Amino acid sequence: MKRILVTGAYGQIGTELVNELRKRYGGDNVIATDVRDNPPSLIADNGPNEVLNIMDKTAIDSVVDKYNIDTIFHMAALLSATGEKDPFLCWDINMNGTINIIKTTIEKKLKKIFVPSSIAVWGPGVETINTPQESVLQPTTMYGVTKVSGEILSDYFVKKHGLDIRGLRYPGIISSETLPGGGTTDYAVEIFYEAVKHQKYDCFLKDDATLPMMYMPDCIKATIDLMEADFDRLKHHSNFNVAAASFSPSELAAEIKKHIPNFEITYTPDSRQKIAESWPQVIDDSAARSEWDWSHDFDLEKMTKNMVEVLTEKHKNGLI
Ligand code: AKB
Repeated sequence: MKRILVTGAYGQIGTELVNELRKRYGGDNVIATDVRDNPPSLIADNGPNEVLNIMDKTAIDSVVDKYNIDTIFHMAALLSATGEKDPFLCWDINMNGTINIIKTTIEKKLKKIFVPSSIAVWGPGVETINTPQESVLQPTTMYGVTKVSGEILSDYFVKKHGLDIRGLRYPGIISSETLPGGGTTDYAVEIFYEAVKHQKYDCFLKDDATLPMMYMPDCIKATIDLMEADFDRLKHHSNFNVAAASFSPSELAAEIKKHIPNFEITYTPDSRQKIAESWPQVIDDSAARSEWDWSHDFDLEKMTKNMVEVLTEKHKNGLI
């Protein structure tokens, strides 16, 4: 990985991924691209930023040529809740965007690409506790359908065409830099902002909707560690289970209350509750642990303490 392109770079994961990649590989070697033209302040000035629509293959090719790219982190996608509002648009962006990236990878002989998957690959018929790496994949959302298809497509090109494509099944990601948008797990970020600013939060999931979650530093570590792993050790490629902490809204609220004692949570479940119910609660990530030495640093307690500290500071400084 010498010259890196990140798509969807201004999103929740993209922003912090670009920042970390620029620290490790040098600012000028990491090109942040997004369909929007307003880079978040964290990555606005520490390296090149370009407007790029992943539906435009010619534009992808020209950015790859311009910067002599050898690696792509393809983070652009519509998430689960947004995808249900317009399933065909979700299919179009998530699948055709990924196909464009894979075509460019073949034509320009790129070294490796990261194509993320998600816990949305699962649905009915799967064990919801310790969900195994190899399991039934029957998603109930179009986002999940595109993630299962993306995994199969990526593995096909690894096996049949010798490409190096890697991916993780991301759990819900919690972070304090860029807000997520359009996901079912977004509550676990919103709750912190509302707790710090207003000491109350009305949750769109039920109190006991347990889901796999991960703090952003672990997410960035998992993403880069997988991409840096020795290819010869990998038995899986685009579909690694990764886990850190699993908890429900009421468990998260109780943890937040330890830091903000007058915090109150209420529950008004909406259509996202059904999506949450279709996903596992705890996943087994032993393949990631044995094939590329994955381990997480943040549990619920440590993540909550850190989130509250960072957001309280931002709130004091008028930044949120
Ligand atoms: C979503 O909720 O849609 C995403 C995901 C779990 O992939 N955060």
